[in-house]
Amino acid sequence: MAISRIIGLTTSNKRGGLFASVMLLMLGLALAGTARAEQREFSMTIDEMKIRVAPDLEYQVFAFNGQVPAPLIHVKQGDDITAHITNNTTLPHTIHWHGQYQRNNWQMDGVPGVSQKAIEPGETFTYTFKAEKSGTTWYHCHVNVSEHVAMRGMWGPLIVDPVKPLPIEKKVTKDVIMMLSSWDSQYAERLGFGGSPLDRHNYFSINGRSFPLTQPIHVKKGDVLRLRMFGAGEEIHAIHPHGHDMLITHKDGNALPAPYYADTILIGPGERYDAIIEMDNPGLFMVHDHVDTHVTNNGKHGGGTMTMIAYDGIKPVVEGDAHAGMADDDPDYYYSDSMKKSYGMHDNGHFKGTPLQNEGRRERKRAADHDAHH
Ligand SMILES: [Cu+2]
Repeated sequence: MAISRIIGLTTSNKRGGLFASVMLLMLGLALAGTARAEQREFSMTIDEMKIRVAPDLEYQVFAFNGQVPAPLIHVKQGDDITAHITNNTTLPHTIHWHGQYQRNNWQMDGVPGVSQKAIEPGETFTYTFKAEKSGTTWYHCHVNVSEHVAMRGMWGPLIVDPVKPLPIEKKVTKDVIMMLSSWDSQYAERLGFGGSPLDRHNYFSINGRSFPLTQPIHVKKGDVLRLRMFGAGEEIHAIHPHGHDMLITHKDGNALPAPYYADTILIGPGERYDAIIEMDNPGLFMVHDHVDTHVTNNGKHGGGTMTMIAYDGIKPVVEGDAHAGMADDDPDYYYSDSMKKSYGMHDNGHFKGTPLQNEGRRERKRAADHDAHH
């Protein structure tokens, strides 16, 4: 509108006509620039690690680039992705790029036995696909999902910036990624086992850590937060930030035709919701799972899926409270810093585990060989 008005004003003389032509040419180049797809190429390993989920729980995981959650992959809509995945573990895996359509490319959908043979121990497999769907998508293993996805941490965010963002998205000052999942401690040291409906998940986490190992979400008044919530694991979660309403703008990457306000949002396995929240109420405010038993660690209240929004300059009123003492040593815990970096894949050292040496390796191999003969 504004540009046509400028052109209208400037075509009143000959020189103006030339100016308008140049303007149109520049506009055309600018539009072509935004639509140009880039090639993005990554290499990733899958490693056997252990991570500290809670103060009293270390857990064996299959970890993309050695970390849980997996590295952020941040690209632009339309980009062409090439991902080389090397399996350094004792069991087969794949990657399903959850949300991506794989149009005319279904062999890259990452389902063992349907679209490919699983990536065996020691093998490298290369995925190539177009990031067609924008928004909050993700990637996860598709082998033995009831174990590998439900409680071995095989998931990470694939954030695809839209070519045409909504006006409200342009106001966002801070991106916060929360991948919600749970753990059954009886399988903590039994990598390669577990994953039945009889499992009893007794630890619940945000980005793979249970309170008090979660970290505060630091904000300042005037910030506009975009909270991207993922049902990465097995349980449902009802996320409730105190003191603020959330404007739910996207579901599973798709912009909602009628965004709506909520102060609690139910997130099932596989689902993603984007919430835009105005930081207009300075204080310290809980953010927690309202499935009340999910704020426990092994049955003890005061753990699990819990963190807080902490405005700059606000001090806790209760000395020695667990919330005041919660971990606070990773400014990238919610991927906020990584989301500000240039497009690509971004590791996070804080999420890295320690490598397993040989724990259980022979048992897993024996079980896998046994399976292969049936
Ligand atoms: Cu797997």
